[in-house]
Formats: sequence, C-alpha cells, structure tokens
Amino acid sequence: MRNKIPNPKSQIPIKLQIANSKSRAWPLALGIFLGFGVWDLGFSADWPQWGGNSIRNMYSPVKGLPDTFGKIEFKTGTEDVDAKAVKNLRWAAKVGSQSYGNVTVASGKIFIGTNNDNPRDPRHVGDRSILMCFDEKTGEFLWQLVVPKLASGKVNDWESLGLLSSPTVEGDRIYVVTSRCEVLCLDINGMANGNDGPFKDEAKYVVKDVLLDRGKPTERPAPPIEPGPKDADIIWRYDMMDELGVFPHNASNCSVLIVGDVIYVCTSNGQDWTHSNIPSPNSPSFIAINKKTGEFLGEDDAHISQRIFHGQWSSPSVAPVNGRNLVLFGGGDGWCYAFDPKPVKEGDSSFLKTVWKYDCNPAERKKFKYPAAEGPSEINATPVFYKNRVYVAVGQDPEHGEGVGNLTCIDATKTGDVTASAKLWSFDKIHRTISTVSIDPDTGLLFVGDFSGFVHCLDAETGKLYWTFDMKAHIWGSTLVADGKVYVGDEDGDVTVIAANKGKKLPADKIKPGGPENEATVISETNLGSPVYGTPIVANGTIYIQSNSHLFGFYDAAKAGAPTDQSPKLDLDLKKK
Ligand SMILES: [Ca+2]
Ligand SMILES: [Ca+2]
Repeated sequence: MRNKIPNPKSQIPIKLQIANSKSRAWPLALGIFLGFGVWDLGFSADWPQWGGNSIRNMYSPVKGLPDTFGKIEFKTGTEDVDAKAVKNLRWAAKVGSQSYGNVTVASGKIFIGTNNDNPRDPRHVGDRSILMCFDEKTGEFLWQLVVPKLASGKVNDWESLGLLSSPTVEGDRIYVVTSRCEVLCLDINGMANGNDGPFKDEAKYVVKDVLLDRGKPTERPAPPIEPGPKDADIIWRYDMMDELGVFPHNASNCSVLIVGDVIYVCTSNGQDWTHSNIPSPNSPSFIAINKKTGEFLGEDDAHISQRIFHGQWSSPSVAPVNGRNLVLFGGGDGWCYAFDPKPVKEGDSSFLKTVWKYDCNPAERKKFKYPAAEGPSEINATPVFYKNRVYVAVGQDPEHGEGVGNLTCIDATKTGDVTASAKLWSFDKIHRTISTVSIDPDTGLLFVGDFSGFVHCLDAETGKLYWTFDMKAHIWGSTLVADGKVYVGDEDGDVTVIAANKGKKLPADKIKPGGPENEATVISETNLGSPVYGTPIVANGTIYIQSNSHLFGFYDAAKAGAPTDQSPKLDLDLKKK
C-alpha cells in the first residue's frame, strides 16, 4: 500500500460541469437479472457500495455508456482540466494527490476517499485522510470528513494514503472504515442539517494533530475546530484498535458490508514492522457490528489472525447460496471463508460460524517462504458470488512487487474445509492481484486484472482463457464490465476500454503453447494525467473514474441528447466557486 509517484500539488479548486446535463434513471429490475429477485442485496441505479451491491461483482447491466473520453489535458501550470479535447465529460472535480478509496453514489451524492493535499478547508491542513462528498449532478463539493493520522505512524497508518474505504450508503447513513482503524457511521447530509446522532464530539475528533517529535509521530493537544455546514456529521464511532486490540498493518481499508441490521468489517489486523510478529494474534480479523448503534455483535470463529501472512485488506461480500445468505471474507492467511451471518453466543463472546473455508494457495506454493515471488499470498480482492460459485484471486501488498497468483472458482454449496472438494477450476497464469473479478451475465465471461498489468478474459463456467491484454503498468483497481465493454485503469494513468467479448482469433504463429488463442479488441485508451488506483463505477448512466488527482464523470453525451460538440455549451469556468 504505497505510492512513490510524485504528484503536483494544487490549491486550485476545479468545478467543471456541463450546463445541460441531465440525470437519468435506470430500471431497478436488477435482482431478476441476476436470478434471485427476493434477496435484499442493495440493487439500485445508484452505486451505493463497493461493487454496487452486496454481491460485489464489478458489473453493471446499464446500457448506453460512453466508450471514448477523448484527451485529458490540463491548462499549463495548473490542475485545471482543459475540456476542449475531452469527450463525454459530465464534470470533473479535484480531489487530493492520492485516491484509492473507490467512488460510491447514492441519493444524488458522490463519495470518494482521498488525502488532504488539496485542502478544501484552510482550517484543516497537513496529512489527513479525507472522505469527500460531491453533488451527483454538478460535481459541486458538499462536505468532507477529516480524519487525523494515528500517532503510531506508518506502521499502522501509512502517510498520505488518505481514506481507503469505499463508503457503504444505506438510506441517510454512510458506513466507512477510517485510516484510524475505526468504523464510522455518518449522516449523508453532514452538518448542513445539524449535528445528529449520539456522537457530538466532531470538533475534537478532527484535531488529533500529529507532529514529528524527534522523528516519531506524536499526538499533540490542539484546540477543537467547530464543524461547519461543509463538515461530516458522525453518528457513532467504533474504534477497532481500542475495542479489539487490533493492530492494522500500514493501513485500514475495509469497504463494509451490510446484511439486514448488521455490518461486517475486516479489521485489517496484521503483522508489525518486523514482518515476523503478529502483535494481536487473538484479535478478530472479521467482525459484526449493529448498524444502528455501533455495538459489537460478534467475531469470526476461524482464528485467522494467528496465521496472517502480512496484513488484511479484503472487503466482504454476500453469497446467496440455495436460499441462504453467507458472508464471504478473503483472509490474510490466503483462505476464502464463508460465514453464517448470524452471530452465535459462545462463552464470553459471540461468533460468526464458519460454514466453509477454502485454501486459495496451491499446495506447491507453500514450499516458498512468504513473500517470495513464487510463494503463497493472502487475499486482498473481494470474493464474488455467481451461479453458486465463488471467484477470488490471491495477491499481496503492492510494496511486495509482482509474483505468481491464482484465481479460483469455488463451489459455494459445500460445507467444512472444502479445499479438496470444492475446486471447480483454477487459473494459475494470473499474477498476484488485488483486483476483484467482473463477470458479465450476458456472456458468462469473466474479466480480471493483475498487479503485473495484465487483464485476463476467461469463461466463468470452465476457466478457459480467451485472451490476456497487457496494460504495461500495474493494475491496483478492478475492472468494470458494463454495456459490452470492460473499463480498467492502471498506475500510468491509462484508462482502457476493451470489448467485453472473446476477442479475435490470433494468427497461428502468434499462439504460444498454453497461451490464449485470441486477442482483445481495444476500443479506446485515455490517459487521465495521474495514476488510476480506483475502479471505474457506473451510477445513473454516468461512469465515474478517479485518478489520483481528479474525479471524472463521463456519460454518453450524444445518447443523452446533449450536443457532441460540447465546448461552447460547457460551463468551464474552473475557478468559479
Ligand atoms: Ca446532520
Ligand atoms: Ca454527530
């Protein structure tokens, strides 16, 4: 979880909007589309959580999406987008200088995690983790959550990474994990409608200022900063370090899952700086919390923390298996777990009982010591359920570099240790990856990126490889498949749109033994000007893609009835506030 690419800093706010942009509503019949209409899995035309809904397949059934974005250029010496050459732009907004926290959209608002290198509020300067909220239609900045850094420093809270969690929105509540290893419940309306909830201490929360004292980050007392209408409103707060003794390795990032009244959270418990010691082997890796009160409800029964390779950064998902919801979690031990969502009281605690578990590392990899490139890895991606199977690949902290990976298709209907019995297929040509799969139910094709920069297209049913496409730069985010297209970004800042099909037959002399027989059809490639660590998402007909410095909304201007020659119609006064 590092970034070594310098980024220009700017204090210039950017507001860029299409004057006649229209919000479009999309049909809500997505449950039927995926074949389980009765499940309340959070389907909507919004994208209110990581993956859009609780299944977290990086897929949207929306049609009519743009496939070219023209050229992203900045006015000389600034970070102002020069919209002349941009195509299908709805609006762009400035974020910080790093952005890993994936975009979510709900109730006309957009949320994105970033850092504080472009301070929106002069009262809050220096390294902070920021959740920004924008108006969906216009890109206007509405409010932000300011999270001070942990005094323990980079071992628990790596500098400048910003807020990594993708907020989960339900009704007027937002649930997010902060870089302080807390779960926060926020008010979607922020402080604009007053200070709500039992938590009223926002003025003190935002000023846990950290300074370097003889090289050691130290918390110093700072006068409270009273929140204004553009500040976040915290409803409740659950501190996983204080309450559970969790020791997050470098970063806490979970995009939480809601099932009914319960929130499921990866604690990010991990090793310390020695990379050989787990300070809190008895702290849970995965917990359940009451979404209304923030009260602890239960912990995983799998003792995962005793076997953590390094850190834990996987976000959970739901698997509706034969009429029963299971909660999926990718462990820091490289196992994929399916838990019963209902905590069961045993002794002094309550537990999420393991229904099945599967070791995603092939046995032969265990000969090598972690983090050897040939050896085993943890799971950082989110497991995805599709047709009674679960798809997930292994990978490592990007700091560990490239190495071998493994994508597995697991039969989700079995129970117990299913390593020997539930493998339907696996694909070990994939490299280490932190990316979640995209499965297109229209075609049964699966797309997944890897950290070595390759996008793979396979048959979800059989695991047959159709094509591999080389982005030529690390992929941190995930693919999005929608409208017959695969959207994917990379560390060079390139966003590539690829046809979501089996590709074209390669000439016989180009086919390598054991390699793909087809090649991908690229539709367009656009460089966003800074690294793309996030995942493209779609909400209400607009695709949102973040770079480290900007959030872009693209829609099909022609199909939305807007003129294709946008330049004269745009409100491009970027400095206008
Ligand atoms: Ca409020
Ligand atoms: Ca409050």
